[in-house]
Amino acid sequence: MRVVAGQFRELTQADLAFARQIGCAGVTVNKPDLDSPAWVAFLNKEFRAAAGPRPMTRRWSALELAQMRVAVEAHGLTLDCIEGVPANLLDKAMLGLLGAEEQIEDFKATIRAIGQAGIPVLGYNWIPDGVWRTAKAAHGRGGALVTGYDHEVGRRIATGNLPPRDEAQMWANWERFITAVLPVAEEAGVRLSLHPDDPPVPVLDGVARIFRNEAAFARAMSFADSPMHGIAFCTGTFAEAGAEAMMRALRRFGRAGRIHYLHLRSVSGELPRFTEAFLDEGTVNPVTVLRELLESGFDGFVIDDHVPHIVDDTVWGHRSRAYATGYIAGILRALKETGGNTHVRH
Ligand SMILES: [Mn+2]
Repeated sequence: MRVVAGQFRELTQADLAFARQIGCAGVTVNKPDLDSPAWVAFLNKEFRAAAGPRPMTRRWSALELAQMRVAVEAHGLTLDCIEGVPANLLDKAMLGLLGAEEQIEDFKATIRAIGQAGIPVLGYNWIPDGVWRTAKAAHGRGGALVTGYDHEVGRRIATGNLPPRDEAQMWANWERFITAVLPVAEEAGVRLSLHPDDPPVPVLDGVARIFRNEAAFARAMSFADSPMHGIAFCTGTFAEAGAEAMMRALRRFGRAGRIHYLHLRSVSGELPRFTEAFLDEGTVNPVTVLRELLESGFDGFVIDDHVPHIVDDTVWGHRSRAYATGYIAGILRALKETGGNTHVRH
């Protein structure tokens, strides 16, 4: 099991040095907009910069992805995963809108490019409107800023931004998508990893959220039953619906070898109301989680996720992520040095 630094929207040499300094083995990149000035600069795409703003790249090229990997490796790190494409490259496929087929073809091309570039994992989710919170800056421990969600507020959200979709429609759209892309992933040697819908409520803003519990993941893993299709297991999202249910799902899919990687974060409370929390508080017990994964023979990577915003931190959360990463690494070392036998015996 490897601890990596997670979810860079952009990369800089300083961020990569930071990841290495706090002891990470690798990094993941999250929904990169490869046409943003930061990526254009990082990947030395001078010709693009000179051409000025342009529509977002719909198909990533193997060349730019390989450049990304090599830049990461120059710091002694591995590029373990790209956690998804920007939502507007897959939204029509999720909602079954005109243009869905084109997005699926683009996604297939991107999978091939990721394989050619030597990047092993591509994350994805099936939430066209993304992660929802009803509070963006609630007060956590010591006044740290955390996000929160209250379904009494959330159930009334109706932005009108998206066409209403029920469960059956969202499943049908997903089945069409995964049926088309999984053979490409198998051929390209790229693992596709599905992240649960956050928050895991049945419907939000008129759109059904189908990947919200163990039963849904069991259906998805059996419909698309391949070692190249697995779970981006987010302890926080699962625990938003209950920490015991999260542990049951972790055990089931971990033992079945279907967990590709782990988002390790905690929450206080559970639906209909929760806030995010530090890893050493809340309902998720990271010792129990990591012990279970070690026992199941999990050989993927673990990253922190949505860390609380602490005093004088950056937007990415260098301080808070250093704390979370050190905490995870410390638990892993203790578990390994005691053969996992850290239970207190009387
Ligand atoms: Mn997550």
